[in-house]
Amino acid sequence: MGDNSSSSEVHSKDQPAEGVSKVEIIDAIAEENESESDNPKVAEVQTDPPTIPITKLYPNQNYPEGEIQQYPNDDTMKTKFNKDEIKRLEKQEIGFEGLNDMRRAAEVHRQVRRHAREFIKPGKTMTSIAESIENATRLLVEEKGFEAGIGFPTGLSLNHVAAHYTPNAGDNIVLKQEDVLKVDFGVHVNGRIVDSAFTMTFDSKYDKLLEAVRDATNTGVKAAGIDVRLCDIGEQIQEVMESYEIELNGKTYPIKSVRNLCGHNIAPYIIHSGKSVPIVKNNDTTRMEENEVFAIETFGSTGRGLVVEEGVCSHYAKSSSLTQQQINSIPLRVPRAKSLLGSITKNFGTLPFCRRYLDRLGEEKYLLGLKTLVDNGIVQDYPPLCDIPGSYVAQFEHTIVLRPGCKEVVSRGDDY
Ligand SMILES: [Co+2]
Repeated sequence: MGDNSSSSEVHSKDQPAEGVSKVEIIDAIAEENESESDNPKVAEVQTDPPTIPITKLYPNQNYPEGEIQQYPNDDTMKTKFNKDEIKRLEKQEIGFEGLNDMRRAAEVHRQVRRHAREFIKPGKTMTSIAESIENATRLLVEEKGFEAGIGFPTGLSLNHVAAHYTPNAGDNIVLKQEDVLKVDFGVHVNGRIVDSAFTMTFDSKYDKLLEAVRDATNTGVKAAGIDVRLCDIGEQIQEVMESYEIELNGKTYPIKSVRNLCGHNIAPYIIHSGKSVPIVKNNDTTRMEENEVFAIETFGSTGRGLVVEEGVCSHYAKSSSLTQQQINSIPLRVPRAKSLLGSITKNFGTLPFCRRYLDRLGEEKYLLGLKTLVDNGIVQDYPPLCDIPGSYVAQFEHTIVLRPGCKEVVSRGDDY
């Protein structure tokens, strides 16, 4: 396609030229943008809004690799190998079986969020935003039982709410110009979950907050590695995060790492798999290990830097620490709890879900049953996590794989 001047012509036209469909023009613009940013991760022909499955965009089923980083203090890698040699070694690597699945999920994430960034605007309802992200995810990943689908409910936490809010049925909250919105969504292929989040604002006064958190997350990603102690990562994240401050409406606020929120490791179908990556200094000397997958996420706040559970719950997940036998031995005296548990097991397994996902399955009058499952420890509830009202929390998050020879930031895009 043409050069810059012809592309600006395309932009300025309200009506497509005769014989050229709107989709073709959108694709042409996407291609222009692609060559401009020189980013090989952008697919060649995606529609707007996105509808083409990723498997169709990569017919040979080799999905783009994420950002490759050397491990910290690994000078041998820096000096000994050039990019081609690293590529060759990667091919020999038997290490990480689900890597291509994870890359496919990551490509879905990048394409869905590219659309989300355009779609999300003040005036939209939280419900329409969640549905837009989830519908696009289902199409692009070709949702199919436990083989591919949504990794967890779309987090759309606002302002002082740091995490775990997604609308329930009847929610009529509308996004406002002055809001700070965290968009946290997940995609899985064969249980390999890509967990990645970003923050959107519509007023440049929040820029410093976003810059701090983006910097802190990238610091955590850089610091991560095989044999690295979790406490050391937390300390580095905090140091970077808290080197920032922000002036809002004439008052200066320090930006604090939210001390009781953490990154986490991810196992197949299990979003939080036991290890926590702190974002403040602490004394957890547990080490990261080869072939582990981690979600590195940081939260910066103008408030206390401490969250508490507050508000109506939307997020749930079946406990991954109980065996089916242990679950069967728990007497459930509410019949609805039993049928609901059957539905949860069949549709989500241990993947997190929200009330809207139960609604779309046709489940009705399930709140008492759900509460019974939560009370019996079979299902864990995840209520919204909130700092003090009036404060602002931002979040950025990436999923990384600790491959034997290098670290892969699978969810990296040209946006964050
Ligand atoms: Co996460």
